[in-house]
Amino acid sequence: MSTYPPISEQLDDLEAARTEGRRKMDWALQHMPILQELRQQFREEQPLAGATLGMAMHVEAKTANLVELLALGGAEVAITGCNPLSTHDDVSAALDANDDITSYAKRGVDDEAYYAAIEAVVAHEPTITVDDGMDMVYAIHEDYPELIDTIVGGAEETTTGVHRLRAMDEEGELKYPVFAVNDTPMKRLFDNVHGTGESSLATIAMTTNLSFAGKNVVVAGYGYCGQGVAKKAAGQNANVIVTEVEPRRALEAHMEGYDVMPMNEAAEVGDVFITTTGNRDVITREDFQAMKDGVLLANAGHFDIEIDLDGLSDLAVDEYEARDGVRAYEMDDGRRLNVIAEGRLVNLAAPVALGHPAEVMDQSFGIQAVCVRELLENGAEYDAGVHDVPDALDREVAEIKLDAEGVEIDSLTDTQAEYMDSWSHGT
Ligand code: RBV
Repeated sequence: MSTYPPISEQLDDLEAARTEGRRKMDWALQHMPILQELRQQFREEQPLAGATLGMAMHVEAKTANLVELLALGGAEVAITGCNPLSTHDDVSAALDANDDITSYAKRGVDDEAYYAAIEAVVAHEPTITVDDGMDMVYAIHEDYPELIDTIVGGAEETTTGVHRLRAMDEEGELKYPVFAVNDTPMKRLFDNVHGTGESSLATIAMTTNLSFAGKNVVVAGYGYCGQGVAKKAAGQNANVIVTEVEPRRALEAHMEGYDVMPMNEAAEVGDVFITTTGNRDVITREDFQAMKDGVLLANAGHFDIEIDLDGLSDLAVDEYEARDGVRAYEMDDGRRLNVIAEGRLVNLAAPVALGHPAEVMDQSFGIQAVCVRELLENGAEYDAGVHDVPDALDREVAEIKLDAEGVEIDSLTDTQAEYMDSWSHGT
């Protein structure tokens, strides 16, 4: 059994932390109608009774409402963070106060404590895993394969995690079913686009007290996250430049009206750089050498590998904290390149970061909750491997949200439904 302590044994003023954490959770929940609706259902029906959930996610107020929903549904939950800088200790403490929840998440832990906390979660012997980035699936497959037999399945929140899982699956190494929550429309079209776009830009603005208007904002990667960042930056009157490696996405960005060019050209003209590729070495030494004085560098991808910080450090003659969350690297010619939040995912890891807005996380976490329910109700129907979220579940969550927003839509008449299903009609 792990000896790593839960957050409640790591904080001095525990009561004050719990009160503040609960206040943050209450505020978020007011703006999460899907989770509110599912709370009622889960409390009454106890669909998760008997399950033990092992989770690694960004432990802050919205995630905490998901965790509490899962506990209300009858599960025992053990959770830790999925990034060393995204945890809100007060929220972690509020969660840990719940008898059915143990939270090991703590902000600012070093690598050793980060992985010890994951092991502490695994020691609860989860029957279901919920990940943001695949840390839990990885730890279990690498170090605790004996647990796999009793694991019903898992759910994965983010693009990077799903990408890793698919690679694992292709090599036949993924030994239990995992839902690709990231890929389902109710997640990807909202969380990745609006959530990443809004929260990344808001966090950069709050951290630097600078504007995007009139600036050249370079967005690396034009996937769903990059599209969101580009759109919202353009909405704040920036000149958007997109860099891509995929011809169709590059063409899409071009037809959207953005400038498209290689990074080494963008490096010369950019004022703000935001990486969203999920890949490593996107901004490198040669790029730093071409950049203007005062540029801002931020990453919105899951891992801190997109900006080559070692290369930047090598080039720098001086480094200092220019502001909270901003590290300046001074070059020998006097240029200062400013990295926000250590190049970690900026919308969650900067000191002022709050993650995505509550409304979008309501959708993503609504999907997480119904996926966990599905695994418990029908887990035996899913083979080991990556699975799409069943369309009926995606629709169920969309309908709850539309209802809560007071938005009504049409439905097909029988004749229309028949027409759509038929191939024998002509003019
Ligand atoms: N994300 N979580 C939050 N809890 O505030 N904000 C963003 C939060 C998730 C988002 O779903 C994305 O896929 C993932 O973080 C990247 O790690």
